[in-house]
Amino acid sequence: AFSNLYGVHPFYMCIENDFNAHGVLLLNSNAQDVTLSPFPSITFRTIGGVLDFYMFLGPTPENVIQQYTEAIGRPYMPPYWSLGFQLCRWGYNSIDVLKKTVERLRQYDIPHDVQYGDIDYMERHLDFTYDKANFAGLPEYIKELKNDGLHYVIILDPFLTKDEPQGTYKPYELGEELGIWVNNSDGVTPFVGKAWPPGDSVYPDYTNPQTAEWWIHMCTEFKNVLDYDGIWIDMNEPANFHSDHHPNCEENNLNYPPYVPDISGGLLAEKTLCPNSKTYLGYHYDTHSLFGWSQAKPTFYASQNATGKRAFVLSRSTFVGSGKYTGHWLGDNFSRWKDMHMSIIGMLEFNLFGIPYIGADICGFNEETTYELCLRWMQLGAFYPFSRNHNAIGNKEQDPGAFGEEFAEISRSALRIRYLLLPYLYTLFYHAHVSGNTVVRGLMHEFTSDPQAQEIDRAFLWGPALMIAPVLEEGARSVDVYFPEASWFDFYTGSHVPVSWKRRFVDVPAPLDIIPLFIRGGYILPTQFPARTTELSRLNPFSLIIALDEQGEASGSLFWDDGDSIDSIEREEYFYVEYQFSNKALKATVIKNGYHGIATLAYDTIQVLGFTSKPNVVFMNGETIPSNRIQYNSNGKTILWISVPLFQELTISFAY
Ligand code: MIG
Repeated sequence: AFSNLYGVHPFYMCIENDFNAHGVLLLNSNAQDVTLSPFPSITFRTIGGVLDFYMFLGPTPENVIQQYTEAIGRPYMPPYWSLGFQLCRWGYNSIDVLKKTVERLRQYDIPHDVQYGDIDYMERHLDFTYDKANFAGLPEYIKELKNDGLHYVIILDPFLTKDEPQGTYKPYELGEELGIWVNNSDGVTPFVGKAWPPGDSVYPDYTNPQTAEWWIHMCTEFKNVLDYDGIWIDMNEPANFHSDHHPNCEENNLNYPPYVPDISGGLLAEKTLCPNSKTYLGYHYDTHSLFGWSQAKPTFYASQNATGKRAFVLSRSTFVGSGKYTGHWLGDNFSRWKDMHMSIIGMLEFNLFGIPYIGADICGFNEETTYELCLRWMQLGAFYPFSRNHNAIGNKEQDPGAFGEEFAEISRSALRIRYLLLPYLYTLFYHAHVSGNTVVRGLMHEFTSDPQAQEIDRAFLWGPALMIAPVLEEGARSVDVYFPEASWFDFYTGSHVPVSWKRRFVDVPAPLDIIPLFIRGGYILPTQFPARTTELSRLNPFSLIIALDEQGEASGSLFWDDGDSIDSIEREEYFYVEYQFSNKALKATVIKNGYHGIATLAYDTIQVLGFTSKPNVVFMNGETIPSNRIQYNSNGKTILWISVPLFQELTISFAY
């Protein structure tokens, strides 16, 4: 069934018949319907607020998103470690199970950067506590993980019980003293709901600046208990286990308006607060959809303030502009093949919404997964910008170490491709942060005038240059891949795909251990040798994959910094190099050399895809490269082994 989800983004991007793209935003937070018809037409029907429309004229899809994010706020720069693989589940239930799970990933040498604590780490589901019985030793264990190069993210819920014995639960008592809860319509008595904690709960009103201060204070204080690196904010729609029937919302036009959009339950108060409850900014009727949005910014500063490092926030509810402060996961999916497909659509949408840090629960959240579904999902999830395997309470274990040797091997190799490509992914995030580009994009962003490319939602691109075509069907050992007009290279072999594949669907082999990947000619991808964590991979040698287009040209860039300090771009403490390949020569031009840590990093290989014959001589900065450092394969893939510091200007030319 169709129903409202966790956030509201009244924005669309459209490609017109003449292939020019435009975008429209209705900046309105009230309950609303959006209806499409084939005329074509779109109808926004909102039950309050201002009709505040913005038009973004493109003309390309990427231009539209650049303009949209210029208006609403550009996406934050994620810490490098948060591009690593992440593991979570609801219901480890004990620290022993948690430790065993982490340990088997280590045994299998599966990349693992981030471990989560879901609500079962808490004592009786109380924010700012941990379960000292089932998770005895958690603070020490987190330190251990961190010494091993991992990071730890805690969940926090936006409701606090008001029913703990007096003098025992400071987060509530301090908030009560400050008067920072969402109130009833009288504007003084707190709205009371029911959620995970024992007793009844109140809701912090994050639209109130005083609430932000209280929240930052509580999060910073809690850092002394659990040494976390980031904050996951859940249930911030906000969720209430009761609906209007308990306690009754008063009979009036706010709670029961004459028109209710087609929302689940047909009731504005369904599983949330009464619309006539009051926030600092106004009635919940008007601000309901802003709850998660208003929580993201204070949580961003809480994370930053508590850790002294770049913020990491993951929010379930989002609104227009949330991407400046938070990433997002697509919420409670099911362990079903269809949901795997839907995750690609969700990921593409959130890239339009200015929230490129996006992914779905790998292997599925609700219901039991299967070996094959989970394996294919690990392969797809290795290409989510936010790559996290997460599971619901009560389900069998589904981490990549839980299914034995073969599964672990295949997951490991998919994740090692991710880690290899992380410098490219991080650079895409840099471009998103400074220019508003998408990170993951649909084929139609790059092949806008190709009607077939506009239809594709089973494959996607990382930036302009890498096509990912996952298996989305049980039992399938091949994928029907559409190749738009470009030069494409098989990622695994470096071979040129046949010219006859262009503008056609081709059934490409995808045995269980392979996710089909293709590099687009015309682009240069910076890579780095993978490792078990990004802390280790960041020390490894770099390489370039140069995929030539039909004119024998290619370009690309690399952004690099320490990966986790605050505002390194604004403080100009970063490194940025542009690569250009033309006239049979590569030129690397250092544009910015502001990161002191660059000195110890070096290139060790350069790969060129697409030469039609073996070069006779190769010169690097004027000197001949010895022929035993050059390998030319019959498929045109040429590899050079070099050793050059990253910060050095580089010219490599190929002579025939
Ligand atoms: O009522 O924290 O979407 O990821 O594991 C469920 C427990 C509350 C919902 C989140 C899910 C999380 C779960 N939470």
